[in-house]
Amino acid sequence: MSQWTAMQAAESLVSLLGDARLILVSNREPYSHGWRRQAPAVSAGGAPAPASTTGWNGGGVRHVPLPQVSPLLQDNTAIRLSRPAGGLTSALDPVMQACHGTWVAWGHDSADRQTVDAQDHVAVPPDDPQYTLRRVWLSETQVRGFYYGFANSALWPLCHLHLEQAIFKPRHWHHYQDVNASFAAVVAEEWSGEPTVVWLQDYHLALCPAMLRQRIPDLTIMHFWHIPWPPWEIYRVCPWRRELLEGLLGNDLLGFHLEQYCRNFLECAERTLGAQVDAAAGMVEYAGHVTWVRPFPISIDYDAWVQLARGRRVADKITHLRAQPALAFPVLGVGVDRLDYTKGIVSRLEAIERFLDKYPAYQGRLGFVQIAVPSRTQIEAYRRVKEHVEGVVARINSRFGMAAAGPIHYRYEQVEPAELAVYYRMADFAMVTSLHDGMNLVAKEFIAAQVERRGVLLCSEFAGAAEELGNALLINPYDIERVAETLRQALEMSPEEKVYRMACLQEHLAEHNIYKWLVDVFTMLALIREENDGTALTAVAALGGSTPALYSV
Ligand code: GDG
Repeated sequence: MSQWTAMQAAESLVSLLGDARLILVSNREPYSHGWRRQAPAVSAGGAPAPASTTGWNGGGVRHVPLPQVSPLLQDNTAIRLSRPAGGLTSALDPVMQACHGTWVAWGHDSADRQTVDAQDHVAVPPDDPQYTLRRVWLSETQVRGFYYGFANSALWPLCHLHLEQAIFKPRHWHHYQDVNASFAAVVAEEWSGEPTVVWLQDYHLALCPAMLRQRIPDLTIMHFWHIPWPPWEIYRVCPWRRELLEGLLGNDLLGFHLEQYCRNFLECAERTLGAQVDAAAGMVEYAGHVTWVRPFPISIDYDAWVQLARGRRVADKITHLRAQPALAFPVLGVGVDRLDYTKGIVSRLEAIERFLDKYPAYQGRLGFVQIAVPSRTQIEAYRRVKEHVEGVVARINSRFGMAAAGPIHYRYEQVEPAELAVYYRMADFAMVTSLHDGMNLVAKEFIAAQVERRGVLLCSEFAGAAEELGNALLINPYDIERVAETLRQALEMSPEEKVYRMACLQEHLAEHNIYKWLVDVFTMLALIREENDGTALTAVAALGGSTPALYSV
């Protein structure tokens, strides 16, 4: 079993890119600068005490202890550097550092404008610059229409099969087009005329590939779509179904987590545009251009999560936490999600309620920690689901609460990864109950952090992760009765079976980590470049073993 490390992956990517520069494009930035009130603790030398900042990037948050704060000071405020990095931004940062490329992203933080040069560039990481971050500016109206509007009130529910939540407003669409055009214009400015690979991330930038292709036909363009692609019967309701597909077919390579999402996309391209599709080869030809469509199941930095869970004093923290009245249950479960209607938090809670009804011996003995991270709170559907979740929590706690605490310990806040790792490690079970989910990284993080292999994962069959995690207990979150039964199965499973299942899951993830994902994506890209322009990338062959053939699915 081979395990890719950050360093090896970065080296491979440099060699797979060959002579090409890399421009990465995402909505969220890997480093941001914000005006912050100064912490009261100031050292004798005047340097503020080390701080930790937080951000939410829609895909994850990471709190980073900051060794230094920018020297820029105004009155009692200072500019502080944040790394609003989810799994993906943390994984891509070392790659960008190795490639010395350019990362184009929305400069959203309060001091972002004050920290760029005349070209809107900032060298990052600030303490040891290795690559360029180019910031794109959006007005508040654009953010409302593009981000909260079309991206998160139309595309997000559409792709997650929640048509009742989807709002299709021409005004939002107009801003979505506008912002995609701004990103494309900025990428074109960053292009220096050299061979260049542009790598776009996610559903915020669906129109960008074709816009870029039109401006600079020679670019190699690829895109990773982090959420599901819906079946045609659903997709067809979108008033701009043609335009979105035409945008994405500007790519040379389009990646999804699962084969099923690739198949859905190809069917949509065929039925909506009449594009020429070769489903077996994973290829679509439209307007004289070929796009390869491939599954690349994303993963986590497995070793980093193991290290976090094994960290110094984690065992002590667990002992301390379990002694607190709110968590002093012999059996403890955990759920961690952005507070999003796709994550099935209400179904999960109702299954726990049903379980406690059916098996009263567990009343007062079973507790559940639900970490719900605030997300997209400007959107009405998110406010509604929050109310619903909190209503169910209150009901369960009043029905089953004992003297010390109710069974559901609900935290509506961001929690540092190091603390998440403590919860993951101490839990007897974790519940992932997504109604539909591209992948779900929480399921994978829980597995990595299960140092003692005592816990059991209950994972929705509708999360992409389920395809790889056959040794978890797979559940249908719409079937509350069965989920309650599966919870009983988990709790009554023998320690030997728990260890066996967890060991199999861990073995799989140790190998299929985020770095393998990166190398797989870039290997495919190198094959496409070779096919397109005969750039013989011997590096692909040098990687040996599992080089994917272009025509195999
Ligand atoms: C999309 C797709 C796909 C959660 N709470 C806290 C926190 N998190 C971190 C977790 C994890 C991430 O956020 C959430 O992972 P998901 O996979 O559920 O992500 P989505 O936001 O829905 O993102 C999803 C993903 O993209 C990647 O392609 O898997 O299907 O929907 O990493 O650890 N992090 C911190 N505090 C929290 O309270 N620091």
